[in-house]
Amino acid sequence: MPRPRPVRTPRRLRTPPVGDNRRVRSFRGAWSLAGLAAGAAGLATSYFVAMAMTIRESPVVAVAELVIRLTPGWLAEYLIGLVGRLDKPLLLLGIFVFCGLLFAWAGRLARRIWWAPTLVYAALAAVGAVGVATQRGATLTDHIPVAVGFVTWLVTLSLLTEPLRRGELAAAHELVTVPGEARVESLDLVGGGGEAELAPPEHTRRSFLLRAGVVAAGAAVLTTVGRVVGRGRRRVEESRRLLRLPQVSEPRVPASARVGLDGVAAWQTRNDDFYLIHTAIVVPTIEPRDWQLRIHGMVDREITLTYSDLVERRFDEAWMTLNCVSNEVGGSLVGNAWWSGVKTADLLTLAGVDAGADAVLQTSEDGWTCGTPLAALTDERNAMLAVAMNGQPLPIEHGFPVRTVVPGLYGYVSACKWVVDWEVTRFEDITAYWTERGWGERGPVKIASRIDVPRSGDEVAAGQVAFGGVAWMQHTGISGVEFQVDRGPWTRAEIGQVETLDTWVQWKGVVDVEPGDHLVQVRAIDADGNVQTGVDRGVLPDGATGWHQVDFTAS
Ligand SMILES: Nc1nc2c(c(=O)[nH]1)N[C@H]1C(S)=C(S)[C@@H](COP(=O)(O)O)O[C@H]1N2
Ligand SMILES: [Mo]
Repeated sequence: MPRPRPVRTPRRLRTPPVGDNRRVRSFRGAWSLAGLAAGAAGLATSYFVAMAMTIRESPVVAVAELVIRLTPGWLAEYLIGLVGRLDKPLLLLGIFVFCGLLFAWAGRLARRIWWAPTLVYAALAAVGAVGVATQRGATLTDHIPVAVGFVTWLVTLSLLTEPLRRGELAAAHELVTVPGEARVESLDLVGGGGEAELAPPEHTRRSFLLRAGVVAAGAAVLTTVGRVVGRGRRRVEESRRLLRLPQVSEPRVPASARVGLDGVAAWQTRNDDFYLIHTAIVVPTIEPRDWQLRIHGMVDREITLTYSDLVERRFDEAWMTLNCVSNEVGGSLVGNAWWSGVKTADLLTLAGVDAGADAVLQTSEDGWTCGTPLAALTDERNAMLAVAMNGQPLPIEHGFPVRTVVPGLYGYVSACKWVVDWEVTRFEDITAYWTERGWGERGPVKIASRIDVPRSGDEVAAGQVAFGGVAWMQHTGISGVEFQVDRGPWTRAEIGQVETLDTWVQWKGVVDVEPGDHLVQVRAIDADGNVQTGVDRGVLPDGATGWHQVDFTAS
């Protein structure tokens, strides 16, 4: 009887030692299957999280929309001519097939190089992230589904391939050892790092099939639940689309508001470009017919207002600039829109406010609160419960179906989105979300101005250089803007003419500039003649101050 050769346990199985073993071959399909199942699981969790977070689209749909945007018009037309209205379903199908192939490939890669699938997943996640980031009005939290999908891919793939590795090692071991001679106690799992018992192939096979089954079933369940969960948002989007608000008119930008300098922020901020700030990770989705506002506290009559009560009242419409207290000097957390809704003063008169009250504690559907000075909600200004923004029903992210807007106050004390409760009260008896965190109680806006042209680091032609930007001091109004190059004399800018005190103004001016590096600064003057201070202060606790400055080079 020939002596068997001594055998060393392979630490890393680059290729299975014997190719024609049936068991080893049967594993190959299993690796692809593991890749497919893990891939499907990641798509399912990302879809579920997107739906649960009421994000508009799942990452796959975001990528599909990206593909559509990137497709040249002539090609898109040709393809649509070919497949007609099946274009979008076919595109999604194509993306799924492409992903399926990649997933299967990733599974097979894992067999030889355990970390290689990570690269495949990272590349796919990067494409997903680009798709999400290029969606209109995308925010940072919209990327959470992509991240969850990526982690799911990694975890499920290692979960599914673990029994396969064990099985292959066992099979390989069986081929190269003779029972009873060199007994192998344990093997290092490739990439697993841990110790594993050599299990009989039937066992690892069963364990693999069980895990794959659980993963596939889990993916199916998550997808189904995601569809059900996402229905809420789809329905609200649908209700929003079908909503007709006869009192709402289209915004018409007064021609005099524009100074006509390219690069200066548009006087009207489009809804998709309007900055977004909220603490809610899951954006409330409220059907108009389910919406109610309860007005109570220090009032003569408690009122509960429904959406139809609200839209039957007389509407008020106005241009209003809204800004965030967290906006740094020169920052972009500010926008100007045409708002339509009902005056808050009318509603508070209806309820009858007690003489001792000085605040309204507003609460949104997601529990966020702000304390608003009662005076700002009842005086002559255009504080309103808004139902439309720029002639459209409020976008869901901007507070659909109803939010508050108050000219002259920062958003954190006034602009409650998804508002459902008003308690008329006194400041001394309440705290609110941001005041509990050290921000100022009343939140009046501060005068501010910004340079949009040139941008920091720009190179411009020396000689007559154009400067421009925006300035705001809501409910007081802006009477002038001045800018200064290299701390020289202040130059009076031309400002756009607006009919209200509640919006920003555009400004522009031209100054002769020598070749070289320069610094431009801006300051505004309000309608009362107050000049914006050059003292630099941070945003906490009640808004930044200081002059915006921009470096540029003339050549
Ligand atoms: N429900 C709710 N409303 C909210 C907030 C919030 O976190 N939750 N943030 C406020 C802040 S700080 C600002 S600046 C404005 C921003 O409104 P926008 O997102 O429509 O631009 O909303 C205000 N209303
Ligand atoms: Mo804010």
